Amino acid sequence: LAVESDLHLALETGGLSLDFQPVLTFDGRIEAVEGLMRCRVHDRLLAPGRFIPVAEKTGLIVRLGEWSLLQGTRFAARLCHAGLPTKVAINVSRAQLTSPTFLPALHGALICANVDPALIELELTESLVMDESEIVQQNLRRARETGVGLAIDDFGTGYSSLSCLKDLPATKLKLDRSFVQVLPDDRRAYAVVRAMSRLARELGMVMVAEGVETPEQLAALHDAEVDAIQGFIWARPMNEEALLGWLEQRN
Ligand code: G
Ligand code: G
Ligand code: MN
Ligand code: NA
Repeated sequence: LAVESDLHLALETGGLSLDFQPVLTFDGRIEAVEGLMRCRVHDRLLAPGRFIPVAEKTGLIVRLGEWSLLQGTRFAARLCHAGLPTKVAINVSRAQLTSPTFLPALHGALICANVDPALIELELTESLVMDESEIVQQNLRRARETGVGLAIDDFGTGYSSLSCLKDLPATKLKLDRSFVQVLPDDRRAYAVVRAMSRLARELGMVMVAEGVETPEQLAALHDAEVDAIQGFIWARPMNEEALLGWLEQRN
């Protein structure tokens, strides 16, 4: 209840913000940045692990998610204007994807920011995209038709059927941190990662590994031919100004 009223307060008082974490290829190209929501009320920072589940339970996640989408597309436009065109990924939860406001909000955000849809990517969890219900599959297809990318987030943690994967309009796989954490010692995990990156390539998808923290993990993921890396080893989530500075410095 306290968290719920904090969320309402944050929505009304400008307490929400998005941080962005870079995803990089092994040759140093920026594959994308992922928007991660932050919530500040009464000068306290609420952890996403606390407020996202509450927002999902109360349905507030639809408004929060639409706010994220708008912020993310605006930031993508800002990066373009700064001469630093970069793909921006936004997390989308089940309630948001299945809401009647989802497609209008997506179209609205793209038009409002006047940004190339190819510069926007929606991240959806594996369990969500594998849901065969008509509304989920239709909204995924319609979203893809706007030209935005679709990434399967937390890949490997849910139930995924290969036949589903074959039919999905997804453009990216984001391998869950739990696979990365056990590298390089767990040879079976390594074999699975390598096979998945090959599968992703053959399906024309980009394969990203999440939560990379050590040089040993990085080396194993390079050997496994993963396309890109997200993790504290390269960069933490940063606010817009810090990320702009970070991108400029690399140019
Ligand atoms: O940033 P970490 O920074 O702790 O994020 C925690 C979790 O919150 C992640 O699983 C992430 O997917 C989720 N999350 C962060 N921002 C958003 C958002 O804008 N929308 C949704 N649905 N989930 C988000
Ligand atoms: O949407 P998703 O659940 O994938 O959100 C990514 C989460 O992973 C965010 O909470 C982000 O802060 C976190 N994260 C990003 N890089 C690392 C990392 O190297 N180590 C750990 N432990 N967490 C990370
Ligand atoms: Mn994500
Ligand atoms: Na993830």
